[in-house]
Amino acid sequence: MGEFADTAISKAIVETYLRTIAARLESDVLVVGAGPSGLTAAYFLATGGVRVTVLEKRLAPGGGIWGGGMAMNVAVVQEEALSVLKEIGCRSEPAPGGLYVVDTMELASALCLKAIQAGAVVLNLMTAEDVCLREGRITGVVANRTGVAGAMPVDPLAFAAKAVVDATGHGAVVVESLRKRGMLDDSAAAKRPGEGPMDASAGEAFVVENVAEVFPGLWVTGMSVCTTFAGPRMGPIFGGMLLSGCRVAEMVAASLQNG
Ligand code: 48F
Repeated sequence: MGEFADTAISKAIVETYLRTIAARLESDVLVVGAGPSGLTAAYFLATGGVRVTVLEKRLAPGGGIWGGGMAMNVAVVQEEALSVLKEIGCRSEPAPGGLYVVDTMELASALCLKAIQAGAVVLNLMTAEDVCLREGRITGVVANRTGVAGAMPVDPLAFAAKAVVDATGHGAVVVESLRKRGMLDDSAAAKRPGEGPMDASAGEAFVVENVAEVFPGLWVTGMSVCTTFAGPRMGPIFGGMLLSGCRVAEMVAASLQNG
């Protein structure tokens, strides 16, 4: 193996990252949260030629996928979502009750790989702290390094986009940043209803049917839909999250096309 300077490693990282982040301060779409719904949305948007950047608070993308149910790394999906699994190259097996099972490691990895290879950029350890607003429309988010966000007096950086997707799961943190200021006029979203008791079947349909633009320029997908509009909680079944990400991608892409 050839010799290289230790600082050459650091320089390669610093220069590459700074180039990437500088280029991604402006995107068509910012997806906040790299769970199943956010990564699926990013994949389908990027596949359609949309410039999409994903901000993820944690070190590893994948959100709630990895742990399966009770830390058994198996996730359940419904037949309706098999087309998404096929598209991303994730294998599944039939299970009793008309359901299918997947290895959570394979699902999380496939979603990440496919979204990134389609052109989405995922920036990890980035906590979205607030939204940017101009003339009554969301124009981006401000984000800080996780660990610094909320803990130290360090100002965030601004990321601009034509549309922002709240895919932050149970917290619906982007929607919450508007709700707590009384800026949502839709009665359900404005009240912070939170999630209802478990009904997986109803919940899975709910997160797909209720994908919406909750404020000009701000969309919700995945579990954030339930938190925003009081849908049921649902546990380790993921077909609805994949289809919700798919639906928000279609709706956001159509809205970008219509100007
Ligand atoms: O929680 P998460 O997986 O949301 P989802 O895509 O899927 C929900 C399921 O995992 C599961 C379920 C299935 O029935 O109920 O809960 O709706 O992924 C949300 C991602 O957003 C990140 C978080 O770390 C996770 O990876 N996130 C949360 N807050 C922020 C954030 C933030 N402020 N900034 C950036 N990322």
